Amino acid sequence: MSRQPATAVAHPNLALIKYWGKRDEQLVLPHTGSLSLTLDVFPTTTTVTPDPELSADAFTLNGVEQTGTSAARVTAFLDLVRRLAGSTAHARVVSENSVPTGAGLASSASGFAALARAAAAAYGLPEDARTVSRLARRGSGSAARSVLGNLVIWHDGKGAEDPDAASFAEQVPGPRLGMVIAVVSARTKAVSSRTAMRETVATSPYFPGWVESTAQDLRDMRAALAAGDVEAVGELTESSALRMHAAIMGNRPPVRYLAPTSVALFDAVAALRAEGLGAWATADAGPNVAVLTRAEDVPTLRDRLAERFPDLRLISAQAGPGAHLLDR
Ligand code: 2P0
Repeated sequence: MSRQPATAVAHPNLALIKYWGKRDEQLVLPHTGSLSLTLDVFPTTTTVTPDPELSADAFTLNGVEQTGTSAARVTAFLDLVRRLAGSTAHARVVSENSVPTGAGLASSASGFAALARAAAAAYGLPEDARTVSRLARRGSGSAARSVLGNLVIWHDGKGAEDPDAASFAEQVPGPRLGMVIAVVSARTKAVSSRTAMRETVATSPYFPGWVESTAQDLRDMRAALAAGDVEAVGELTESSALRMHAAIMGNRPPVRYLAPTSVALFDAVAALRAEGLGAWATADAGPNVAVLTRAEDVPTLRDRLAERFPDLRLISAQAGPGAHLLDR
């Protein structure tokens, strides 16, 4: 049964404890849980309009009709939605995404979180956060986390009778945190995170160590957040990022996402810490660096980074909301 058009907005998230590696490609079940901060910048707004008259799905991103891989991913996702909803109606999907696409700023997270939220409403699926986050997960793993706001854990679902049902995201309590993102490059990366992640699982000798240490880091991170221990949160954040990049550099063929300027940013952040500012660096599958700090320290951190890197675009971000419907 098809319903009304629905419009949803979602924001990107940046992982403090990273997700890197699937144990089930079909269901998008991760090898480890992960934990992130949903941001208040770069929203994606997506409208899904089911239309029984359409002979195929149509996907427009930032005003441009999409073909190829990105359209195929949206259609595969809508096929799942239709299966769950018992519908045969194709849909028009119109999306406005303000994230620089493909730059390691998690455009797929906000994209599939907004799509899942809007599609669930448009096709009459259950709309609770757990169900929507499981659905978003099937589009892109990190999208499961953007369904929720602020600090969010995505459970790996391991050991559960039904791992698919147990691998969802939910909010966790913690201190007020913010970030400053340094845009080292807004170009599309050479190797997609999906591909590099698969190759890490298959070829990196460091992957088993990554899985084992991440399970412990996640437990420690939850404890640090619950205790409001921002220093410990920051140290775990920086360490998880560097361990992930180490595992990725162990790929064959190797993949290195960090650029010389990225490494210089990690050094500058360490220097700021030595000067007494609570700041910790992280980086996703790209050269951009996000610097975690206490919410109230974001403006100071931005100023201090601007002094050292006058040519870089710096974006201040606070904790943002989960995916939600808009009245249109
Ligand atoms: C994360 N990243 O935890 C990690 C850290 C990038 C580096 O999740 O294949 O687009 O769609 O499940 O979620 C990026 O990978 O991968 C990612 P798929 P996704 O945020």
